[in-house]
Amino acid sequence: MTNETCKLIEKQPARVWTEAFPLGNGRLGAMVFGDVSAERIGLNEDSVWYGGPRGCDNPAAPGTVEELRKLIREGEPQEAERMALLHLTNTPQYFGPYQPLGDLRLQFDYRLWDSSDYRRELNLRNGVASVTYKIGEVQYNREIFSSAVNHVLVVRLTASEPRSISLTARLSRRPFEGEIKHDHDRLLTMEGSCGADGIKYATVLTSCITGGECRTVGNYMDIRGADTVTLILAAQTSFRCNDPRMEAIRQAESAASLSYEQLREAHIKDHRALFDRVSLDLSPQETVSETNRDKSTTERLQLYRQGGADPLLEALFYQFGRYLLMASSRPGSLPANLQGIWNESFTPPWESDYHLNINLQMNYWIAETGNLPECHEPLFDFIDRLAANGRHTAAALYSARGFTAHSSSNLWAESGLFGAWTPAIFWPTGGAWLALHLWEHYRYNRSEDFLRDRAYPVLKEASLFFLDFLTYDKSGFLVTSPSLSPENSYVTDTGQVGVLCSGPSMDSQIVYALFTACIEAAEYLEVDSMLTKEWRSVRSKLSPPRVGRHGQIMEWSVDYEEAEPGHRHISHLFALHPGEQIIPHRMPELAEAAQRTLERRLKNGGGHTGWSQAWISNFWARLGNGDKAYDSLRELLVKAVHPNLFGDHPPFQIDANFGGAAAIQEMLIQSHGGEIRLLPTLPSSWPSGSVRGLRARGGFTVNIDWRDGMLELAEICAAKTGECTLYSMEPLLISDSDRHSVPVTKAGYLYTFSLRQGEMIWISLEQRKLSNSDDQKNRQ
Ligand code: FUC
Repeated sequence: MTNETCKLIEKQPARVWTEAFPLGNGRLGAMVFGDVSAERIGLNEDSVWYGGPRGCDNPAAPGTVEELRKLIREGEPQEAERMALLHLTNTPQYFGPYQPLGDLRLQFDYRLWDSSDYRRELNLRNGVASVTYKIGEVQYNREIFSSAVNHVLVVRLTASEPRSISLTARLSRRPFEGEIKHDHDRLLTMEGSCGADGIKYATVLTSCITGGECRTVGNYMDIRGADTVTLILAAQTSFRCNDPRMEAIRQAESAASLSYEQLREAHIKDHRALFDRVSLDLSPQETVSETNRDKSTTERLQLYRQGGADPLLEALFYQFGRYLLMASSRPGSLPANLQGIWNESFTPPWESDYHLNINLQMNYWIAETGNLPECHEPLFDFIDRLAANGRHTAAALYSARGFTAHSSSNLWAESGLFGAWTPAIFWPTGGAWLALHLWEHYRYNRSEDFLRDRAYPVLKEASLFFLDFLTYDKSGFLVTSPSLSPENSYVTDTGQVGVLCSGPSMDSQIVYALFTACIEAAEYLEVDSMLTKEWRSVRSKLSPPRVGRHGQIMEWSVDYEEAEPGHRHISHLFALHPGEQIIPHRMPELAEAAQRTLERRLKNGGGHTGWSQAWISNFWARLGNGDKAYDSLRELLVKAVHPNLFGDHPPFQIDANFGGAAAIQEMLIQSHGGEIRLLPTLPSSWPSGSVRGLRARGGFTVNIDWRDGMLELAEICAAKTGECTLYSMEPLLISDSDRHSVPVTKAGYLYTFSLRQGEMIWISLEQRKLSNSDDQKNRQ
């Protein structure tokens, strides 16, 4: 994508929050509305959560698990749920939400109707939002960015005529205003706290102007007749430092000692170093000038919703996903929550928390393939804290070793059972699923140090919990109990609707993946041979994916009817995606059952939330049905995005952005199951295109060009010396960069060859070469 196509563009200010443009440096977020006279920049800082840690495992817990297992065995799930609510839920039962930091409000002297030539842009490649307009003959420009280099938000105001910029600036946090202070004429601060035991925050605004005057009065910074204005905003909380005010002032003043050009240049350099690693072109013939140059993103979305094709918009959605991950998850920040870091409400939906039964994981599905591995790191830091808390929870609730975490968590990485909504909360497998993210990071990067020091200890601890917690069911399989299939209910033969169960399929599949990771990691590191034997033995007793009465993958260990056959969660297809226990070309019967499962869910109204539709697109991609994967992606863009392209649950939830972007990747490259597949499931809507910089498991970076629905040329570059295995049903030509063929071992559709660190290998189709030479002959 070019500079021109990698932008969100609007011709009017945002009227509502979901039209505003998001900015972020991982920690400090902003939503730019762009009003000409009354600019509002919504502010967030990732650690501004209400209330302190709630971690107190229920003292009534000991002995409960055995009672619950008995009730489940006896077909009394509702009594089991009643008992579990009393004995297992955390006390106190709820934690506080993620909250806004406030707003930066700028009041200018002129009105919107005085303006002309208005334009608002979010440049994804630069990570800069801009607003431009004219008042009479004077051209005004605003540029705003959140710098990960200098840790501040920067707002730059310029005008084509000297002395033309006058405004008042203030910090607000309605209805929970903090205390305003101004130490001197260029420094305004707001301080407050989020509940008696919650974190304390400090927001600091400082300005650098040329020409004109600036002074602070009451709640305001008042700027008159300036040539240029640079506002610098810093924010800190007691989550990271003892004196947030001093630290924020230090950051603001240190940034203010640099020129605007220095701040901007450093920001763009840092931003592009990550963003530019991947480029995606889904419509090489189409140039932006022919189609959409003059259309706003909102207009393009409207046309798309009316059935128009817009591959540039689809590629924009992909890059927007990468942009959002960079903006909401950078080394040192907290992981992206349900809304990334952008939240307008003091009582947001689901507390804008961390949901561990799909949503938090989905947020990171693009991190590795999308070449942003460092953006995955905040999740690993979070998992470390979750594991520390989860050790206590495992011991207190289940008398088990290792660690466990349930379906939701918060700033404090708490691992207990929060809330009262039974279909979600009694699920001890959230920590295990998260632990697999460390394993994925290793598989893509192959750093032995990371595996030994970070990933393996967490994987091992997650597994210890299940070694103690698994229990035999009636059919002799080792299963989790009590647990549930997030967030669905089943109907027993006697008509009872149950949630708690023994052996939900998702758990067996996650534990299978976990033990597999542990075995491979331990063998590679040459440690824990006894434990490895135990993992192997226990893994062989887990219940495998099984086919039920509708030809579907069974969701529970008993072939119950689902209470909601069109449920948004499709947890029992974890084995298909993101797991890899079902690989269609190796196990066609299970793939067929997975397809039935999807069709049945969809027939009954499934996929009605943004994230669910995104997951469905990934499932179809894994099943090798590119057109269906594309249809789901299209459905997502048609029904589940806001005007600013934020995902819509509804309401706004960011997982659809990440899950949808992941589906696009999954259509272009897959690298699970020990084999890389180039263009595994290209939809017919993208006959030609190119992608550069995607990464594959094994430590490879891949560029792919395709034409007329077929591979034209791929380049694979190895980050580490090793072997690469490609799967292709079309015969491949594999050569080095001098076009000399390299030694390849071929077994069926598998091609295996060696690469040295940094070496680039070229892949093309035999068939393509023949048809190209035919073309040439015909032309002669
Ligand atoms: C899960 C989903 C809901 C929502 C919530 C935040 O519970 O079932 O749809 O996304 O997370």
